[in-house]
Amino acid sequence: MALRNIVVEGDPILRKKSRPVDEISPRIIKLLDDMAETMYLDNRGIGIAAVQVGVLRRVFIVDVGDEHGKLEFINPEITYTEGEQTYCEGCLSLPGKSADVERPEKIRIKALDRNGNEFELEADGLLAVCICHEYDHLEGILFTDRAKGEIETEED
Ligand code: GNR
Ligand code: NI
Repeated sequence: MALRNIVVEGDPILRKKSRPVDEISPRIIKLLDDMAETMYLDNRGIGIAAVQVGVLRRVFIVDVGDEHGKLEFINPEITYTEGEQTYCEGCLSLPGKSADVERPEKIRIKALDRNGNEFELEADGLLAVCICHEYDHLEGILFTDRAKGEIETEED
């Protein structure tokens, strides 16, 4: 495994649409492992999309610290949404920024796992927030695009 550099705001790649994975090759497996290492050890995020390490493929990982642990999504599709919730979001690619964003309260998502098996998952609360945030990255959308109030900037 290896750490990868996080792409930050200003790099136009974050605005591009990611392409589906056509084959779950060893490169994709390594990508997933490197993304996890980068998310956990270096940056301590609760999710990461491939575009954030510079790879325009429809892949993301989330781990919100609940009973699901680490979840990997390849070629995900959100199949259902219900309700709404507002959460103060941040992003590894927009360091120091945060804003309230409205998201569905509950979602269903189907995707492939790293073995190429399709699975479907129902999520609510923070897990739903995080999945929607990562899904947006696949479309080139950042949480600041959906901010409800002020975008806060933390000085350091
Ligand atoms: O680490 C992250 N925290 C977070 C907090 C609230 C809502 C969404 C997130 S995802 C973010 C990691 C990230 O940028 N993933 O793309
Ligand atoms: Ni993000």
